[in-house]
Amino acid sequence: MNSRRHFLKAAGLSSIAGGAMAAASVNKVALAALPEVVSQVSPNTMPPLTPTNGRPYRPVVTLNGWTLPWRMNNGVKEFHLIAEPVVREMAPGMKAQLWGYNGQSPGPTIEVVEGDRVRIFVTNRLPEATSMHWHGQRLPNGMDGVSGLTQAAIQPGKTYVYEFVARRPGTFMYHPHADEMTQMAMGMMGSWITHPRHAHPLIDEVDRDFVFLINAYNIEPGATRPNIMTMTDFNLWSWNSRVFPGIDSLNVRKNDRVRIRVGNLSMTNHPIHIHGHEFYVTGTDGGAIPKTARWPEVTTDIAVGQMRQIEFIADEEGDWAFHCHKSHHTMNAMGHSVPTMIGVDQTAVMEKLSQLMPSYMAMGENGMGDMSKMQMPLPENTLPMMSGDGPYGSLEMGGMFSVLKVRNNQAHGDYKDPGWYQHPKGTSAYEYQGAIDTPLRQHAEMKTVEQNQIELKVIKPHIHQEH
Ligand SMILES: [Cu+2]
Repeated sequence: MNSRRHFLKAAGLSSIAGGAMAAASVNKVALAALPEVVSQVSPNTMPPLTPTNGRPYRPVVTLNGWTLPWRMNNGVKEFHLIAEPVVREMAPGMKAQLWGYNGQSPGPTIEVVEGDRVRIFVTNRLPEATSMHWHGQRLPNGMDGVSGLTQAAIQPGKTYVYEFVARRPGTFMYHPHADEMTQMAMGMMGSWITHPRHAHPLIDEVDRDFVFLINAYNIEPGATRPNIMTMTDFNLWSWNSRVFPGIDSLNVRKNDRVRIRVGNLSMTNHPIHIHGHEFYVTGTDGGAIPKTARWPEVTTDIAVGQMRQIEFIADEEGDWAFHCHKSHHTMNAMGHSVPTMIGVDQTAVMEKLSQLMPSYMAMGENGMGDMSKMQMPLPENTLPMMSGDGPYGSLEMGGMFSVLKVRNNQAHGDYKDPGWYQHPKGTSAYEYQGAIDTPLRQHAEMKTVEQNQIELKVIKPHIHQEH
């Protein structure tokens, strides 16, 4: 117990005794039996939670998140999740009022071992009914958490108990199956990892293991709550409810075997792309993929409701971009309703408008890259369209973007940010200083199909004669 207390303190977690749960409408006997509530509000990536009881395993690291501690009760792993309103800092300068679990959106990651009997208490502190679905798990039908179908919904103030054996090792997630449109749009979700009990032929031991969920929000600039009716027009594309530059880097040691587990609970697909390395998709929420069925990729598309495990050897030192390849998903709010102005001379408009609106600013004449440098006053509580500075200036990125940092001298198991990569002399792109000739250009003219066919007929006999 002492070591666990120590962990809670070290990880910046707070623990609330079961007694603080008096508001919940469970009787006193049941209350005494509930596991203590552990919550966490810092958006920082917490160090891995090394298990001190139960079967050992190599823990995962949740990007800008944490793993929920548990207690053992007669051989059963007991967890306590509290569904509640939370405040999530999506990036420095912007806070969102979301719904989540135990102080955060997403909720804490749950880590267990194949064969573990697991008991999860779910307390509802939301203003409406909820339930909990354990996505991808083999379990008794009545534990599947579909309100109305397999159980009555958990009313506000009530606590339900879910219990099953974690039968299948792999990467899973949890989310409500009650008023899903609202509750998932508000950020209710979490990751679940079931580690293999024995050495598994299709699940390799890795040196670094990361997990995060893809989600998206539509929060109007100046507002703090997502618009839950939005179906396609989101303006904050997030990983674990964080957007760049708020997403922590993935820090690894050179030659580490790295696994990244990603689940998609947004409303569209995301082609996730890594620079400098090739990876294999080694598993899905359906299980491990046979080794003969894997192929190398640098981008893998993750559809809605899917999970992917990607694995690679991080054998190239440097700061490697890791992002969604939909370019509108690497930008933040404040840009989605701006018209394209490339090539438009706005001088005349500018003169007239500045008389009416002294603060008016023409933008976009040379593309939108300047948006990241602009010191335009933003409405309160929103983020510039793209921002984030690197060692060479602005990255002109937002949303679903992070950096894989591969370092020779990163200690084993050390997840701390090593800072920016120092490129060895002579290994960086550099400015050409010589003279530049006028480039030769081919002046082709547009032709009709008929003209082309006539020319082909003329050319063809020549070809035959040559042969
Ligand atoms: Cu995307």
